[in-house]
Amino acid sequence: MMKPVEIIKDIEAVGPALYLKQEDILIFSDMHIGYEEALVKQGMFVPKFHFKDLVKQVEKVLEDLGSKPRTIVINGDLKHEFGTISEEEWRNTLKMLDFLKRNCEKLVLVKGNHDTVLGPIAEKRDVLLVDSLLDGDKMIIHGDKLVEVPAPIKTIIIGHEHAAVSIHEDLRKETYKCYLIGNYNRKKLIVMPSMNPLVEGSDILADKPLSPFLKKDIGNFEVHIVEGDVYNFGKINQLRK
Ligand SMILES: [Mn+2]
Repeated sequence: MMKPVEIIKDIEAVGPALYLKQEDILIFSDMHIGYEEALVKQGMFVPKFHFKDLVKQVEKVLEDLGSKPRTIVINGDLKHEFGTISEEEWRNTLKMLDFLKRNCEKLVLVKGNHDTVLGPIAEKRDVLLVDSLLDGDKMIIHGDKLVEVPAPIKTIIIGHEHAAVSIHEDLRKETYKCYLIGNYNRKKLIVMPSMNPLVEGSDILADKPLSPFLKKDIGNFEVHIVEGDVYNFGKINQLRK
């Protein structure tokens, strides 16, 4: 069992999920249900573990948190496919929603750029689907496009980026999912890793950031690696050397 790690005051990383203590909100980002099927359609061979692994990881987060959160938020890209929903994707998405609903009082879906047809699914399970969630001084938003951030908001939490970082160990290079913590317009910005078990994400040291929230120099952002537990690896600038 892993213990939640406080990465900012009153905000804990529970592996790849983020827990807001005061608000009692647990956040998952970028599950990309149906990712595997999309790869198969492109002619790639991938073993069919995606959904099973995803469920296992979500279960582990809930276990590690140790108590049932009041609210669970999926911060965008619950499912992968643009456009039509395949039967399996539909089934797995409903399964995930049912499972999460059993583990909280309130489930909220924040729209991601892949979630263009999520409406009917959310409706079917009576789940709230929103562009962003504001609670106290926190704003939870997917992060694929910029929005005006209301003045009382002090902390913005985004996904979308699938943040990861490559670390050189001797001659090997390993990529790890990570959190990024920095600032956006004098507000705190937390970038969450993706829950997608098949890919680590895009390497913050090699790739250009995707989210418009990360347009400025992010050298001062702090990197917290998720590898079972969560570890502070210092600033991006230091890792670039
Ligand atoms: Mn996205």
